[in-house]
Amino acid sequence: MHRSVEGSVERREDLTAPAADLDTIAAISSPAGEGAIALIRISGPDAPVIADHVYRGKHRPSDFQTHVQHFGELVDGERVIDQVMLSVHRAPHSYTGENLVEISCHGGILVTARVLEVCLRAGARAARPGEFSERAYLHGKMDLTQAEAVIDLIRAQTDLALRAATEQLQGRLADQVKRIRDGLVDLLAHVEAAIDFPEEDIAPDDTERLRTRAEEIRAGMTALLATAEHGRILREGVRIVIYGATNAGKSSLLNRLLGYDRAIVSPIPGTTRDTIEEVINMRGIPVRLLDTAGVRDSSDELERAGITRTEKSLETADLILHVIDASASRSSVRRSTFDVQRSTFASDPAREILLLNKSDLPEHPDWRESEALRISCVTETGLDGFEDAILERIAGQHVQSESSVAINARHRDCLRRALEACDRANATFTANYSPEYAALDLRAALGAVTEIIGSAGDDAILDSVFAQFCIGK
Ligand SMILES: Nc1nc2c(ncn2[C@@H]2O[C@H](COP(=O)(O)OP(=O)(O)O)[C@@H](O)[C@H]2O)c(=O)[nH]1
Ligand SMILES: [Mg+2]
Repeated sequence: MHRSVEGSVERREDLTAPAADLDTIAAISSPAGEGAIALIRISGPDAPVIADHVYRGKHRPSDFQTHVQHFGELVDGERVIDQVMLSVHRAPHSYTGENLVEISCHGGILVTARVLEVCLRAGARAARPGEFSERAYLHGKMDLTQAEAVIDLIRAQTDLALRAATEQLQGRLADQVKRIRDGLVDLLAHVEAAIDFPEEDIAPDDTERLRTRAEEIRAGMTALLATAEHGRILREGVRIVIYGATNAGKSSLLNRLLGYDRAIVSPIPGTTRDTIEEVINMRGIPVRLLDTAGVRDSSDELERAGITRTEKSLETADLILHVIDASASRSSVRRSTFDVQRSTFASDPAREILLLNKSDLPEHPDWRESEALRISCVTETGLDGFEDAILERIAGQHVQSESSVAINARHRDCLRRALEACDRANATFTANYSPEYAALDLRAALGAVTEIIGSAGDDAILDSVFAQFCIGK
């Protein structure tokens, strides 16, 4: 490989040497609250020695065989705090890549806090959010996309989201990113060769080859970028707002979709005054359902505040379920919902499904021509086909039913920058400008792509990624 490229390109593989100056940290890694068992983790060079101080049993933790659990007492001086299981995972074969001690104690809130306290007094420092995973990253145990997959995995609300997170944790996204990165390194090497040896002018057919390569790299980036919306949906869910006039049956619909009575349903108009949000699993896709306050002219201050919220929620909706009482006349609906809706957001039929509710009652003649879906929240007629209609609307655009790579917002941002830089480089090839220009842009693209998996010295990026974790992870 070319000298100038090799010297400047940071490779993850270079980072596997342990960072020497890290201290020893401890935290409660199980959720707060009562449980059968809680887990306290200590990570860092002194972890086994700290365990020696707080544990009493047949052997000293420093002498434990790695990865084997031992039963013993957790002590504060002479006082026994709890009976525990303790294991030592020696560096580098642990989650963090450091010496790691895991203590399973009884899952009481107080006892868990005391165990941690004793560990801290024995010399550990309280871990920051995500610090265990950050250390795993710093010791080359995982790249940034894998660390992010750990959060995705914990937060996954559907099987599809879970599988995508698992695959990302296994490195599927990282592999694709590395392929793009390697392509860029290779291309850059060729371009820089032309800079170093200008007497060997780049022949026209070379230019064509460079362009083809840049085009291939570009295609890889575009393919990954195309998964961004799928990724957003898997991580955040599709936002579906149930909207309409008072008494149309919005809360009834929410309850039907949830399968239990979440919202109060009543014939009194204006019952729902706040937005109610619940997540359901619609064939693997997490769906955030928002029931809203019905829209009408109201002099009630609280109800008006609710209606303002309704209008706000429409702005961020992926899909709007516009519920109409089909037993009432069209004019009664038009006066309220249609008008407000038009003024709130530019009407977008692709974002809205019109639902004629109360189909168990005689339909008002005004709706005879309408092709909208007929449903009844009382008899549940039409609700089966209705889920299909929703999925078609959202899935038709972005959702792949097969789990696959799905990038997050940070990856998308990096890739967009990389793509722009790549396009600039390509324009330079086309115009036959001096290769220095192309090299500059390719370096920028390389930097942006490398950011996705992480490289040394990206402190700001690390902080923003690991700040999303909870303490103990
Ligand atoms: N007959 C009939 N009544 C319904 C249906 N859906 C809702 N209702 C009734 O309409 C009234 C208002 O329902 P609700 O869900 O509170 O409407 P919201 O104000 O839009 O949330 C209640 O008395 C419901 O029982 C339906 O499909 N058929
Ligand atoms: Mg309601």
